[in-house]
Formats: sequence, C-alpha cells, structure tokens
Amino acid sequence: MSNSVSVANEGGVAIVTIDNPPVNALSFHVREPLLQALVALRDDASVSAIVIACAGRTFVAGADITEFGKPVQQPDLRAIVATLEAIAKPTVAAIHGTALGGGLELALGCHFRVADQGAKLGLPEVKLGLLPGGGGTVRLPRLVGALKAMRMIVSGTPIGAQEAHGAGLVDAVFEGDLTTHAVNFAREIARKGGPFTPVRERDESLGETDLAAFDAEAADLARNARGLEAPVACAQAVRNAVTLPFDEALAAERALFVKLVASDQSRAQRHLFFAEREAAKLPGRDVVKRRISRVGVIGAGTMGGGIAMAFANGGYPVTLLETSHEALQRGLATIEKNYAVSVTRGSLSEDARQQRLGQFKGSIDHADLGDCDLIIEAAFEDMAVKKEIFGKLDAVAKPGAILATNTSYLDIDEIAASISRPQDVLGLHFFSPANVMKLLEIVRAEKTAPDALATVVDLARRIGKVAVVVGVCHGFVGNRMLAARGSESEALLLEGATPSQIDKAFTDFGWPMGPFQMGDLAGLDIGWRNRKARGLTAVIADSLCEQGRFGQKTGRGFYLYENGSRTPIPDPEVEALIRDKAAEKGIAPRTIAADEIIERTLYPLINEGAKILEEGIAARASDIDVVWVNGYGFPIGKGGPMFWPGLVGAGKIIERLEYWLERTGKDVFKPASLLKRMAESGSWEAGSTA
Ligand code: T1G
Repeated sequence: MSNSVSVANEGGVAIVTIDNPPVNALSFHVREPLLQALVALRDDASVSAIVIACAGRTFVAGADITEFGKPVQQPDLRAIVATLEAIAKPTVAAIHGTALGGGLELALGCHFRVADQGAKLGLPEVKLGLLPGGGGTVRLPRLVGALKAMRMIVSGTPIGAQEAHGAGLVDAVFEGDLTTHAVNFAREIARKGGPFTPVRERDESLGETDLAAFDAEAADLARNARGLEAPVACAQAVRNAVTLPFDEALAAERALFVKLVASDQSRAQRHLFFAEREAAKLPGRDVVKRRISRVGVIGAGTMGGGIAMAFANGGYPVTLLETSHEALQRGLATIEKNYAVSVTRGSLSEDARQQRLGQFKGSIDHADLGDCDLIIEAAFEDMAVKKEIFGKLDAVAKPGAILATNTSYLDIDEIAASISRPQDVLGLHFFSPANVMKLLEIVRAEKTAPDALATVVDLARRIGKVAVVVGVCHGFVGNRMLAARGSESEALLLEGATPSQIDKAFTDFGWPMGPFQMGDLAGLDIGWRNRKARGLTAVIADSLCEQGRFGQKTGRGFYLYENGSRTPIPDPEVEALIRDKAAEKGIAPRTIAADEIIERTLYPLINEGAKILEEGIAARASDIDVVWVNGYGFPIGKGGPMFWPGLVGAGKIIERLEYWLERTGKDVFKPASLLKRMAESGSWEAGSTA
C-alpha cells in the first residue's frame, strides 16, 4: 500500500496496519492510503473481517495537529469513518498505547474495539481548544451514555482499558499479542455472522439520558471554563447527540469544530502543546545521561516535603534529611497526612499509599546522602545557609552526584563556586505544592555540565513535570517577570484601585486569581522576608505584615478569611489603610479602569520577558509561555505572555508602555528593543539577534 499503511491477510481476516511514527497521527499521507485500503477490503469477497491496528508504541494518537490551520486535504477523517462504518463485514480496532482524539474516532467507526490491558482511550481535543471533529461527540455517547461522554470530552482525560470495557466503549481487553487476539476475535465474530450494528445506529443508551441532570452538570462545567470556548462547545455537541438525529448532530459538531479550529484560543493552546515539547529539547541533549536511582532531599518543610513526594510518586527511593529528629518527624508526618488525604479523596489507592511511603528514608546525618545520585537542597533562603550545606555535600556526596538547589532567586553561580565540583551544581526550582505543580524551572549555572543538565531534564519528564531550562539571574524567568508584574500593583492601590478591583481585572482576563488573592494564599510574610533581606519596601504589604496580616494562614491579609475559609472578603480596614498611605504621599484617589490595570501589570511582565530573551536567560519565547502557564496560571486560552502579543498586536503594547513611561517615568515601562523588533517582524525569533 504505502510506507504508512500496510495490509496483511490472515486466513481471510485482513489486518490494516498504520505506521506513522512517533504517535501514528492521522496525517494526510496516512489518510489517503488508509481510505484506499478500506475500500479495497470492503469490496474483496475473500476478506471476512477487517482489523485496524498500529505499529510502534501506540494506536492513533489523533489527527495531525501540525495540519490545523492549513487547508484540509481530502480525504478527511470524517470521510474515512463514514466509509468504515458502512462496511458490512465486521471491523475491529485493536488498541494499544493511546487511542486519542481522531484515533478513538476512527475506532468508533469500527463495529468492535478490543484493547490491550494497558491502553488508554480518550478525546483530549478540549486541551487544544477544540472539540472532537470526527464524530466523537455523536458516537461516544451512543456507547457510554451522554453524561459519561460529556465528562470524558469536557475533561479531555483518557480512561483505562478496564474502565472503557466497563463503560461499553471496548468489547474485550487482552494481555499479550494484541493483534493475534484481535484477529481471533474478528474471525469468531465473522463466523457467528451479522448483522453488525454500526455505532451510529446504537441509540438505546441515549434514550435514557436525564437531560435535566445533564444540563445542570453542563452549566457547572461552563461556569468553571473561565472564558474558554471549547469546554462549552463540547458539552453542547454531546447534548446535540441526545436531542438531534445523528446526521444533524454530526453537522452541528462540524460547525463547532470549524469555528474553534480558527479561534485564537485554539491557536494559543496548540502553541502550548508544541511549546511544552520544544522546551525539553536541549542542544546536545543526546549526551549520555547520569544514572539516577536514589534521590536525597535536604529540608522536610513545605517545599522539601513536596519535592520528596514528587520523586516518591515517580518511583524513586528518597532520603529525606533534616537538622533534628523533631523536624524530620514533623516533615514525615505531613507527607503521611498528604497521602492519607489523597486516599480519602479516592485519587490514590491504599496500596499505592503504602508503596510510596515505603520509598522514604529519614535521616539527620549528611553522610546518609552518600548513596544518592541527585541531592536537592530545599532549606532556608539564605546564601550563608546554602553555602554551608553545599560545603557538607561536597564532602559526603558520591562522585558524579548532581547537587541541586531549590532556591527561587539566589545566585546559583555563587553557590557552585563555593565547592570543588561546580560542574555538578544546578537549580531545580519547584513550585508549591511541589508534588502537584507541573512546572520545574531548571537553572543552568555557568559551569553546569551538559550531561547533568540533560539528566535532570529527562528526570523531570519521568516525575511528570514540565521542565524549562533557564539561566541564572535574580528570580530566574518566572519570579523575575512576576516582580515586574507586581511593580505597579501597589501604585494602583495608592492611586485608587482596591485589591478586589485589581483581582477582578485579572480573573476577567482569565487568571485563576489576582495578585492580592494569590499573595494571601502563598503568605505575605514570604515576600516581606524577601524584601527585608534585599532592603526593599512595599508600603501597603509591609504595613499589613507588621500587623501580622500574612493572608489565609492568619485569617487576614489583603482580604479577610472567616473561620478558616478560603473565600476572600474585602476588608474596609485594608482599604482605609491604603487611603491613609495614599494621603501620606499626597496621592488623590481616582477611578481606575480594568484596561489600565492590565496595561500597568501585564505589559511590564511581557516587556521583562523580552529582556530575558535578549539576555539569553530563556532560549525561546515559547519557553517563557510554558513557565507562565504551568507555574503562574497564565490563561491557556491566551497562550502565554509571549504568545499573547501576537494575538493583540505588539505595537499596541509598545504604544501603551511608552504612554505609561511618559506618565510615570518608571523603567518597567521602557520597551525592550526585542519587543520593538518583535512588533516589526511579528515573531520573537525573527526579531531576535541571538
Ligand atoms: N499530531 C502531530 N504531532 C503529534 C501529535 C499529534 N496528534 N501527538 C504527538 N505529536 C508529536 C509531538 O509533538 C512530539 O514531537 C512527538 O509526537 C512525541 O510526542 C479530528 C481534532 C500521544 C500521549 O491531543 O497527548 O484528533 O517533539 O513527546 O509523551 O477530533 O503526544 O518529538 O517533534 O508528547 O509519549 C488529539 C496529543 C488531536 C493527543 C504521547 N490528540 N498527543 O505522549 O510523546 S486533535 C491529542 C499526546 C484531533 C479530531 C481532533 C501525546 C501522547 P516531537 P510526545 P509522549
């Protein structure tokens, strides 16, 4: 047939094998020969049944995302599924690895689906700002029911083979040689004879749909979509499958798909899909990586405990070191509590809890780190403390061990220079809670060896983190840009905006929460200690901290939190304090619009990103997007702080930066030259002289 589609015949059962590495995406060069093969087999009387299987590590993982936004080359997926579904002889999809998006839709075009024990099946299009466009919203509900179909499609989260079997999505689950099982299954079906009912005709379970319950759940999902169009469209499309005839629902799905695929939100989310994969691509990444079989973590506090859990969850034995038995027991108790909460919530089995707790070894003796291949220091943010710890590590760690610091802003070159093996030193900047947050800023110090770097980039993926490699500067990429975003927050308060007005401008923009709610969640005392250590001040935040208002943990911060709740309540006392401080500075309050708030916070953030690119602290603009979306909640529908200017026009951002520069004289508004070049060329890369 072709390189990407081959056909074999096993005693009358035809096996169509798709082979398009790395994930058998349904690129045009697959679709065309696939359709030809199906038509030929349909009309071949010697063929009693057809099995569709894939070579390599997975079944079809979807349509080819790189083709979106380009003219569609026929045949498209719908034409293939329609042909497949009309074939009278039994058709069986043999699913291993992942059947995702268009891959599952192809399988839904078959009469039967059999899966390998470890297979995963799902329609994750919503994560690309899309909805299934190959009939998935109309066929899946016919097998698993409308409510389950909506949950699977709106969450985009795949399900395992056993769950899929239980839900009626797959007809059999096998272990061992799947293709052989599938051929035998098909032969047996053919022997028993038809008729074989295509999925499109299986309406039974749809009739039982409780539309009121469906609509209530869809309304909830829409409320949590935070302005994203795709989740709402997904729910609507599944509802159509219940209320409309098949072909009308299919046409409605198509119309929604065509609208979404052209949307800025989907472009942004597709950008992030590839940006996350690009971020892991290091020059010279094919170096031989160091072997990591045991990890050491120094400090069992909030960060250290979370980091230790992240590695234990990833299957690594962990040595957790503290300065005293009390501190160690406290840290281990918190870890145990966290796992117990996960079991109670049903997100972790009791066996898994036991297994993970078994990975921990506690110690108060640095020498016990001697058998660790990677040691991560998560102690107090003080240079002298860090240097003392690295001095001890230099003495006890085995040759070739990677020595990492979790500092969020201290100079890692200075730490590395303080020991005899700077080539083994780098930063692993986790985000709190470290066992949950996906982002890992990997800080390459001046002397960091390429194999050490490549080793931890690879390791990040194994523990489910999204890694971005950054250079050494104050606050690295994330916190440095956060400081630029925050630089005007206080000024906006003094000039008349309230914490809730500013936070609302952020949530309306699509952030999960605004800077003041975020500050209260993280604890205002952290920033306060950091400012004091650096001789910096923040008039209002400092005053709040002097009053012991550290945020949620003290029930008062920029907001009030009653009885331990996390619901922020505007506090007249805070607004009065702000007015007093403004009066002291002779600042008359005025009404501040949401646009101004976004301009004076987000534009400096973008501008700082441009400076970071200019300095080579980040290798790609898209790396900065990955940092902000995975570490700081930047709205995914906007693609990140470096992608977004491409949507709204960098020229407008420069114009407003220059406007505020003139009014305030503040450097954060001085447009970076790379931002200006980006505005002219339309891309960061084209604008870059790097
Ligand atoms: N199209 C094009 N390239 C793809 C791709 C796809 N669907 N999936 C992966 N790749 C590339 C990826 O960029 C990387 O390239 C390489 O394959 C390995 O991927 C009509 C509208 C399958 C779970 O959303 O979730 O179908 O960086 O590093 O960690 O309804 O890839 O090496 O150059 O991620 O083992 C729906 C997307 C599409 C699934 C494997 N499908 N893929 O994870 O490898 S829309 C998806 C994944 C659709 C229809 C619609 C994962 C994976 P490179 P990887 P992995």
